[in-house]
Amino acid sequence: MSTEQLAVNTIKALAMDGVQRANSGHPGMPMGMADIATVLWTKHLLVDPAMPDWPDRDRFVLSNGHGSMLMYSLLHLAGFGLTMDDLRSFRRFGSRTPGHPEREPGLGIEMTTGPLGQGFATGIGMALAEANLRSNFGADLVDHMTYAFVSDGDLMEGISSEAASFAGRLGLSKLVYLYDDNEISIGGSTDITFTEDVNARFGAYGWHVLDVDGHDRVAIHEAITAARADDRPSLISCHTHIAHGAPTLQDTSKSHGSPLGDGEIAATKAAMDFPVDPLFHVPEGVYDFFSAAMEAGNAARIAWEGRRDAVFSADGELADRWARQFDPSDVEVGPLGYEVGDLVATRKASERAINDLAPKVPGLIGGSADLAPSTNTLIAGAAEIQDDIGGRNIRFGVREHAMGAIVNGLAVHGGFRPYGATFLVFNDYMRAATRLAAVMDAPSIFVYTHESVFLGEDGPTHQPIEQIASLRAMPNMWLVRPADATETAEAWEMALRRTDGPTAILLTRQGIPVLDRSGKEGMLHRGGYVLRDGDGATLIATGSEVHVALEAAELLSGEGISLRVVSMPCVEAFDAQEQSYRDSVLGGLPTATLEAGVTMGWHRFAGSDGLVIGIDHFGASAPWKSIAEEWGFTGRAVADRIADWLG
Ligand SMILES: Cc1ncc(C[n+]2csc(CCOP(=O)(O)OP(=O)(O)O)c2C)c(N)n1
Repeated sequence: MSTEQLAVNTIKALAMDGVQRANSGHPGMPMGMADIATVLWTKHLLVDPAMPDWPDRDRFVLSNGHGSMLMYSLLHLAGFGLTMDDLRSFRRFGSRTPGHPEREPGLGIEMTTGPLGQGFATGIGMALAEANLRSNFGADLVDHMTYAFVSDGDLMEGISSEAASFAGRLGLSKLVYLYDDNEISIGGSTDITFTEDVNARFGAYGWHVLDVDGHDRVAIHEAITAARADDRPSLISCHTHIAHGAPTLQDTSKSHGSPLGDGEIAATKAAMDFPVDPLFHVPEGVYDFFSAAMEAGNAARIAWEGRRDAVFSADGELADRWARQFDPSDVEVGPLGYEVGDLVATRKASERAINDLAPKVPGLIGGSADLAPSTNTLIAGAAEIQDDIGGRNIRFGVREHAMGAIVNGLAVHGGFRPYGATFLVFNDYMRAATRLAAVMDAPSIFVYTHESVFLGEDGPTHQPIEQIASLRAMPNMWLVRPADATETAEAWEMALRRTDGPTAILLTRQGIPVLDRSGKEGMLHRGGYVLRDGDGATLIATGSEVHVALEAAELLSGEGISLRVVSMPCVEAFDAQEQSYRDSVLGGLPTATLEAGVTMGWHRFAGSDGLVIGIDHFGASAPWKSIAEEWGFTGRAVADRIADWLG
């Protein structure tokens, strides 16, 4: 038997043993893709276990993350930091081999996968990152592939259509996806639900489509070679058998989500002439086979370092730009030149901030889901990527879900502080991607304009109500709702300085006054701060309600009530402050809150005796000022409610 065949059998055996020991997991997919994985990892993929996160490595994404034992076996056999004990601890608390791969670039795991479709679309963001960097820094510094394994489930999810269409339009050529066409999903045969002509579909997107027997390793090798040479994104449809080699469970959905069982495992091993015992066995020659293959990646990395040093010493400007591209963490915004009292929509102030930042942060790139004139997210004077792949303005099209994932792909690739923009209500269309950004600590920036009922006439379908609370409910997502143009500038600073998770910046459609924040500059970074002092009660407000709170305070001061106004643009940042600071801001006073969204969440500040002013119903189509009048979001109405509440 060839060592290559032995390597394939080892991957199958490790998947069976790992899932059996954990008594949970998916053995069928790793067994079905073992041939493909062995060819890709030993003949094409340029990665280096000695330095898993070198910038010009090929990217590998296991979009069908339920087959995680495949990834762990490959990483182990190839000499990345996963030990045999790690494989034995598959799916155990605290192990490095969780149920689905979790992003850990130092280990060779580029992204977290599991929610089907996300890996597919995020990989396209990685390929865009590569193409953009190559265009700006040259192929000596950046020239790598993005590979992904994708399954029927990935291709059934709508996000794959959005992302594939985007990749086809841009002709992202260094993208090769291997489709595990095993005709099985959890429900049984894909005939039940998935009968479309996938190859024709991807051809229509402008992809290069190949079709191979997924167990014919020569054919797989030739297909990957052809795909790499083509100047379009490539989909290689690989006809495979799930649980390949299992005597009774091959081609069944039973092999999908549970162990095969000791008897079936023994029979499968016997049929492929593999020792039944010991478990987790790696035959002689298999480690050497993989480490020999990894020498190509190691040599590529060392050669890359040599080229990088030569390029940097010849071109100091480029070296400096590269450094800034990869680390914008000390950036400062502005000043943006507004005067106190100017009426400025914060989406407009954000546009100024973006354009102030663009020359300082070369990795700042992004765009919107066909809402550039409304979200004000264009970088003036920069090219559009559909005209020049090295440009900075991304036209995502009306594809919010893919936009979220592509932004994540740019972020986890490295070298970018990417943003994607849309109306806040449409975050619901990309929530899965924003959640994944939070799960995998990706510093993605999500820009949401039209962030309250005060967007006005478009009415309830467009007016966010529960979206603010729902984003706040997401761990590791920082939501910033700036109160005016100057807080908006600081919000961008906060987003760019953040390196361990995503930031959502919420911006108004309507003009709101620039506040007098003299002496309070930079305070947004603390999440919440006292904007107007007072000792009768505290009113916490966010975003466009802060100036209303200040008006209410002014009115109440004439009525003998001293209201303290706290601007709370980012609850998460406030929560991260030391207790003494938080106490000093809240002042131990009776507390009210004011935000144009559901009241959920605010009682933690207001307590049971507090007053929480919000909107717990859908919106209405009307000019925003009449909505404010009708629903009590004016200084007078708020002052009256506070006076009533305080009795
Ligand atoms: C968004 C999402 N929906 C549902 C699931 C649950 N799930 C895991 S695998 C799978 C389908 C498996 O079929 P396929 O993608 O063909 O993978 P295979 O069985 O061939 O490995 C489903 C529905 C998921 N992981 N993500």
